[in-house]
Amino acid sequence: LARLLSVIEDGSGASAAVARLTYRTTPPYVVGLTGPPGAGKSTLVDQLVSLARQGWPGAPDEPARPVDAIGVLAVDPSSPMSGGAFLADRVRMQRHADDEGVFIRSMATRGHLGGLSRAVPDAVRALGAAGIGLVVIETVGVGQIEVEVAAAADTTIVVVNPGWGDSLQAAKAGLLEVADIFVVNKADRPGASEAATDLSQMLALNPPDGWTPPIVETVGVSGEGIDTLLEEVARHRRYLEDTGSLAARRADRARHELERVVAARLDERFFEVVASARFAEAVQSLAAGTSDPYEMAEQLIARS
Ligand SMILES: Nc1nc2c(ncn2[C@@H]2O[C@H](COP(=O)(O)OP(=O)(O)O)[C@@H](O)[C@H]2O)c(=O)[nH]1
Ligand SMILES: [Mg+2]
Repeated sequence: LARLLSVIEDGSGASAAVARLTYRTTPPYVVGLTGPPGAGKSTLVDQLVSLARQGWPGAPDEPARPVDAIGVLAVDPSSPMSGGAFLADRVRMQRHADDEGVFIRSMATRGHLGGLSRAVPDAVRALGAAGIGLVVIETVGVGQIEVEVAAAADTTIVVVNPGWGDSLQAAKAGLLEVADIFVVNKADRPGASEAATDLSQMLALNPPDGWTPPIVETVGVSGEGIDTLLEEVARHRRYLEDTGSLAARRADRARHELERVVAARLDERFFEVVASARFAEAVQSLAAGTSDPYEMAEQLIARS
């Protein structure tokens, strides 16, 4: 699985490798955590994983559903400078190192544009094929990336800290858009309830239809509030399942994924065509005025 994820991360030969994958079970449930650096995402993931290993909370009158294995993907969009951050993530999640039911992996984009959005669905597919039922994706919330990673998740958790009320309105709006659950982490520090109030006021101004994101206060370092957070994730999952939104979201995601793959393939095809000898010949005859571009384009696309 580690080697397969390297191939996926690298981009080389990924499509061939992924083509051989099939889900052994249903697709994994994907929880995304995003937020600014240092907000406590890794600390929370570590706590969440420990708790989720004991079972996936059921409805109030339902027993906990077992969780066989959990995969963690720490995705860093700013790869060249992320060595230190990854090391910190590793240390924070160290206590799962001996747990065979937890697979932790850091992924970087190696700088190619769109690499992340391509690699993440493939990585989730690989984890699912390995029998992992729950995947947690941690990513730094920086603009477009968080939206892309949120698009790969069934439940997106946005992590903020006390003092968040001071951040830029535009940045706030972006996070508001992707959040299914808000976490005010570092609730041991002053300003946590103000941050929560600020969030609920923003939500009241832009009331979402259907699901209203709950706001959970946590202390990552002590584990306070983690049980509530996991229950809210489970509640959101039940909401998505009961309303049919999970299937709809996944269909939506599948469409976008396939569109991207088709677009990439067409792009490659374009370069194949324009690099071909037949294209060079067609250019000559067009320059000489002996043919029309439309007819030639059709022929080139059809069989070069
Ligand atoms: N005081 C306090 N510190 C925390 C809390 N949660 C995490 N931290 C600390 O915040 C720092 C950054 O945490 P980390 O999980 O690496 O943040 P990430 O960059 O979002 O993954 C670490 O030193 C953590 O120990 C919390 O609830 N309260
Ligand atoms: Mg981290």
